[in-house]
This record gives sequence, C-alpha cells and structure tokens, in this order.
Amino acid sequence: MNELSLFPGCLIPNRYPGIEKATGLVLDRLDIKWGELEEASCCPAPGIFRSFDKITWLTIASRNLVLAEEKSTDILTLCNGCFSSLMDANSILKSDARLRNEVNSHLKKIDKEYRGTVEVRHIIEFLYRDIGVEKLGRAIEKPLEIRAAIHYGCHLMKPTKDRKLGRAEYPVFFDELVEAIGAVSIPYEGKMSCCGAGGGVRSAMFETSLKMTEYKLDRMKRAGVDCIVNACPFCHLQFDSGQAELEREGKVYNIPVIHYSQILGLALGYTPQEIGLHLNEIISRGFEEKITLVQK
Ligand code: 9S8
Ligand code: 9S8
Ligand code: COM
Repeated sequence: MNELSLFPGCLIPNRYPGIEKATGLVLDRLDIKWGELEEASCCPAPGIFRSFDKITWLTIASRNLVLAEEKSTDILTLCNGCFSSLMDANSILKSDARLRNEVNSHLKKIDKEYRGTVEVRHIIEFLYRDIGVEKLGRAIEKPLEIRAAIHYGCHLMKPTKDRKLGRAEYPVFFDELVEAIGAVSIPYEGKMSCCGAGGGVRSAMFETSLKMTEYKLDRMKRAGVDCIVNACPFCHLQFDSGQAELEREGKVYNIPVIHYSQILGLALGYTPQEIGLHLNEIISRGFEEKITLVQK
C-alpha cells in the first residue's frame, strides 16, 4: 500500500474544517501514514466541470493526480464528489491513450506529465477495505449508542462499475462502519436517494434542491434518528444548511449532521469541540448531551 496524500477539496477547508481535522486525528490514531497534497486545486467538481467540458475536467483532475504521482502516494478523498472526479479521471486516463496524450499535451505547458501510477481512495472505502470493520471496532474507546441515519450520497456509489463496493441499491459497507462504533443504522425510506445538492442543483435550482432535502429529512425524522452520518461535505452542507433554510419556513427538524471522520473521532475519544461539531449550523442539544452521557 502506498502512503496517502489527503485531498480535502474545496468545501471542507472553507465550510467544515472540522472534518479535515477529525480525519487527521483519526488517521494518526490508527497509525496510518498520511501527508498533505500541497498545491492541489479543486478536483474539479464532477457535476459541474465534467458536465460542461470533458477535456478541461480531465486536465485539471490530472494535474491533481500528478501531484500525488510526484510524491508516490495514493490520494485520500473525504468527499464523494472529489472521489468521483479523481477516480473516474484516473481510470479514463489509464485506459484511454488518446485522451491521455491530449491531456499530457496541456500538462506539458506546466512541465508535468500524467503517468497513471497512483490510486484514488475515499475515506469510507479505505477504512472498510484496508483497516476493516473488526480492527476498527477494537480501536473504539467510547462506543456511541446512537440511532444513525446513514446517507451514502450518489457519487460514493455511482457509477457502480469501477467502485467494486457492492450493489448500488443495497450497499452495506457504510452501515457496517457506523455500527462498528456502537451506533445502530436505522433504515429509512429513500435512503439511497440524493440529498439534493449535487450536480449544480443547489446553485441552479435552489427550491428543487431543498425539496429533495426535505423529502429525506421527513423520512429520517419519522424513523426517529439521533443524527445523520454522511461521507461527503456537500451532502453535509445540504443537510446542515438545508435544515437552517427549512427552519425559516417553519419546518424544524433539529437533526445533527456528522461526517464519518467526525463520528469516528468521537468514538476514539476526541471531544465534539476537537472534531469541529460546533462549526455546524444545526447542533442539537439532545445530541451533545447524549454523546457526553455515553462518553462518561
Ligand atoms: S473540490 Fe472543488 S468544489 Fe469540491 S468538495 Fe468535493 S468536489 Fe472536489
Ligand atoms: S448526494 Fe446526490 S449528488 Fe451528492 S454525493 Fe455529496 S452531494 Fe449529496
Ligand atoms: C457533489 C459534487 S458531491 S457535484 O456537485 O455533483 O459536482
């Protein structure tokens, strides 16, 4: 296994830096060697760049891949969109010589060359495959006995062909990781549907995007969950800011939103403050009290 370069993307450093901090704490605790990917840019966001211009998308993504190639490390993403963009670009460029040559003709202008020597990982699939549920379970210090609504997010699963993470409709790996920290994964209707944010929907069709979020929140609330666990900062933002936006219409949910790195951080004994839970818009008192209770 190569060492890992952490690729935080745009949203985590700008909106939820606690996710990046929690990931660093968790990786250190699990003795996983990692470093920063200096000079990385936007992945670029698959739902936007890839949809508009394939060569521009591939060229920007390849530059990020080359930065990791130069360090001989794999890339570790904390975001489904970044995972999708970089992983798909990597697999296209590895297999398509014509596109590889075209992209390399652009990279040459900045003295870089894509060679196809690294892999792109996502924190969820990395922990599941390379660490494993059992080992992770043994590392837990403060099991969190909470009822979790797990949101996989579209780009973690789709397109399914390259992911090799089981069936897109009924995946279990994320649920197993969440249950490894002591929580219960609560089934809810529409679990595999989109949060509403991706593919430019939040920016271009705000009302529609909020309706999709409301659809999921209604069903999570009905299922009686304590929190939403996600694997993607864009989904995180949509559920967190989305609840604040829905509150302005008089719809109150009060369900805390937490990235898997953060909830794993709590279960490894770090405080809500250390993993940046206070940077969320929606912090439910009930949830904070619950964590404190279990952690005693
Ligand atoms: S980078 Fe720029 S906009 Fe974002 S966070 Fe994830 S997808 Fe990649
Ligand atoms: S779901 Fe549908 S497109 Fe996505 S991955 Fe993150 S944002 Fe939420
Ligand atoms: C969602 C990324 S995580 S994008 O909006 O589809 O590009």
